[in-house]
Amino acid sequence: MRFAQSLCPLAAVLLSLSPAHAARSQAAAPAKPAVAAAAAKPALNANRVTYVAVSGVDYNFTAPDQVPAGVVAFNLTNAGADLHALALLELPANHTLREFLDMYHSKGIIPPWMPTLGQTGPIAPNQEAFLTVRMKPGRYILACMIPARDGRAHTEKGMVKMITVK
Ligand SMILES: [Cu+2]
Repeated sequence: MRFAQSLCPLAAVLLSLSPAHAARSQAAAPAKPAVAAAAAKPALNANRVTYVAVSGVDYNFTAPDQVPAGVVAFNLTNAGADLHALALLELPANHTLREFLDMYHSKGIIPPWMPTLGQTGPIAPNQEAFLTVRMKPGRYILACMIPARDGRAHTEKGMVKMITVK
């Protein structure tokens, strides 16, 4: 039984190597790009990865204000002298950035109404990290949750940025 099953992939390989199959593939090839362009556009967008460069310095983020919905790869580079990290938090429509900052700075916690999409580890100066997530339209916060040497969070020093996903 096992042997019979393992023959099937072999048969497929042999079939694909046959001259008849090669001729069919070649004949069909010219029509392929046009069909792909017409039919695959929504699927292509859904699976396209958008690269977003994020630069972290002491104590600020440089990043685009707007990012397209879909799979987004944030590439954090640490251009500062302190350790930095990138946390990605969703900001629900009925809440504000101020509310997040007030709760985080007074209680040291992320508000329970604020989902965390992901976070990089702390990275050293001149190093980089990637955070890849699927994002739906809405407002999001880039935040560095690392405490500085004086005990204050990097967010408190300005290392926080709101972005819009459309
Ligand atoms: Cu930081």
